[in-house]
Amino acid sequence: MAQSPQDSSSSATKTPSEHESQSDLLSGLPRREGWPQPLFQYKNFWFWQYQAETIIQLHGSFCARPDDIILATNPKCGTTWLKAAAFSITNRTRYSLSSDDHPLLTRHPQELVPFIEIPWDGDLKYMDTLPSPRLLSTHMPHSILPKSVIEHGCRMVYICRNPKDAFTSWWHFQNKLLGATDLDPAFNMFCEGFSATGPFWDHCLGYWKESIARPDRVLFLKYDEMMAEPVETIKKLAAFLGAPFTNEEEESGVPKEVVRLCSFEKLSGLEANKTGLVYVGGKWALDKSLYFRRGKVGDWVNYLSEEMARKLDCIVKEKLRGSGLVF
Ligand code: PAP
Repeated sequence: MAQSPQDSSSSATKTPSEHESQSDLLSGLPRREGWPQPLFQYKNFWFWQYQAETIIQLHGSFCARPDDIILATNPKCGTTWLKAAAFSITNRTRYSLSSDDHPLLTRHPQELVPFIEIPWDGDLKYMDTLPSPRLLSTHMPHSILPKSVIEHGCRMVYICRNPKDAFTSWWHFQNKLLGATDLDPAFNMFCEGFSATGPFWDHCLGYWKESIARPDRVLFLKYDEMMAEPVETIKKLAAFLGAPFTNEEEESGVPKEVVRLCSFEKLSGLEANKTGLVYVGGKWALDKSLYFRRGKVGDWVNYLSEEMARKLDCIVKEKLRGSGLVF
């Protein structure tokens, strides 16, 4: 299942902040300022310009395959870990976890599993060229996924995170990527549901409900639980992906090997992830280290006041009421 985005070193690079001027595709959509880049509201969710444009185009052009595996996340909720974990589990017969040439030792996890909604070098048909079974990722809410993903009943893994940590991580990432937004206004916008792919809670709820209705199709994970019980989470993930560990593998510590290889400590310490640029979609060059900050549960205490924490907790509790999903 290894699929490697082609060498992108020759591509002209730009970040999402340098996107071209607004296209006709977005002309009818609500647009709101506040973050360093305006967000556009499409089907009740807020998106950056590039996201809204490609999502709209994907609806007519993306052809899911029944054996596609989709890794879905709200931004900053564990995407990098999930990509590394799913890649190493599904490729473990091809790439031994302890080998010196495992792709995770030299390639950033974000490059090993492409985003559906970030066209490779601007080419939306790039996904069609990848061999099956494809491992793909997305920040798209469940209700906005291309129809063929639902029609084919593709397996999806969703990972969510305590909203206070997700906000804290997002705020740091966005400040570095696009420019600084003061903490208070950023927090208030997040609490209003106005953030990229937000409202945060609606994004979680879409996949949560689907994981209850179709547990064989959607696996719902929590970053906080993954950090507390990594071996159990890896085993659950492997079983869901149709690649459960054999008794021999368990006895010889293979699940623990996956945990070690995909840990924050291991990945963030690799030269391949410390310096240089990660090419997302071939064109956007982001500092590799942007994806590795603290990798901790509860780092929000260093940024949010007790009052802020109470406010967000109350909002999230209210929004999730009756769903069975709690943080
Ligand atoms: P995304 O932008 O594509 O959504 P994502 O990996 O979800 O990427 O966001 C990065 C967060 O995951 C960072 O969290 P932090 O700001 O709270 O530190 C990053 O440190 C954390 N992270 C990255 N890799 C790992 C890992 N292997 N294990 C645990 N956390 C990780």
